[in-house]
Amino acid sequence: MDAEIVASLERDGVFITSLGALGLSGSDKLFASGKQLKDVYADRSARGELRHQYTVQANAQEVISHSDIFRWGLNERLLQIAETYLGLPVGYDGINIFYTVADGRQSGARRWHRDIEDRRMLKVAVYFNDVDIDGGPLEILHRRFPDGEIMSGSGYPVLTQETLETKLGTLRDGDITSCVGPAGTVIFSDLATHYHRGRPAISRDRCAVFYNYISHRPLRPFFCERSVLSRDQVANLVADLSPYQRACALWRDRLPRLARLVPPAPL
Ligand SMILES: O=C(O)CCC(=O)C(=O)O
Ligand SMILES: [Fe+2]
Repeated sequence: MDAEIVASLERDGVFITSLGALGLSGSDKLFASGKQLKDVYADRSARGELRHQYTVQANAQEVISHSDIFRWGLNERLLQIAETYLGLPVGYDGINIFYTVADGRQSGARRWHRDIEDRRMLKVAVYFNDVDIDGGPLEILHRRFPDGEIMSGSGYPVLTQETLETKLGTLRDGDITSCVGPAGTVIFSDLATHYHRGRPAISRDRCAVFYNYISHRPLRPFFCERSVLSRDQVANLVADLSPYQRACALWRDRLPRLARLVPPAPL
């Protein structure tokens, strides 16, 4: 199955499966923790507290007190899938637990963009509630832009749905993968080589975790580490894991000195 995941990433940039089918250890704990967080945020959302925020994501304290979620991403099988796909030793760049309010707005990661931390990246997303087409699925674009060759790296523009259609003309079936699925769906995708967005949710809120994998010497380290944890907090969360897992989580320690001195960019 792991070879199939890598082959699909190479061919399509995406592979959709489920926690059950993957069968990784710790998945029950991850899912239980994720659902607890989802319930907390659903209450806040129902009270209107999350309205008009640009991006809603779980904070450091919440991530630390639900450490099963962060640690699941350091499963050695996942690290090896990432390493095989990236073709380089892997760096684990932490998680973002995004809560998407169903307000239909195209804000933040709900506009079309590419991630720019590295040349290739693996993201693994896990949904904590059922996600249909109106519930804000992750969407991945398979088309290339006519002027794609002259754009480089961080020069890729962020686009609304309207400007995307202006650029590409009519979109056809198969141009976009909308990653719909029940709670527990797991999506592997390369969001550095593919334009993508969280489709604006209109029917119900979405809660999902995104795991970030880069190479151990990413192209733009200053755009990394944009999960909510400090380096000390990451070190504490992985203190009892294997040397391989710790090395992946603490990838920054192996950067050349100069690259280590440049602080991360704000989100
Ligand atoms: O919320 C989403 O579905 C998109 C998230 C995203 O763009 C990312 O994790 O890079
Ligand atoms: Fe993204």
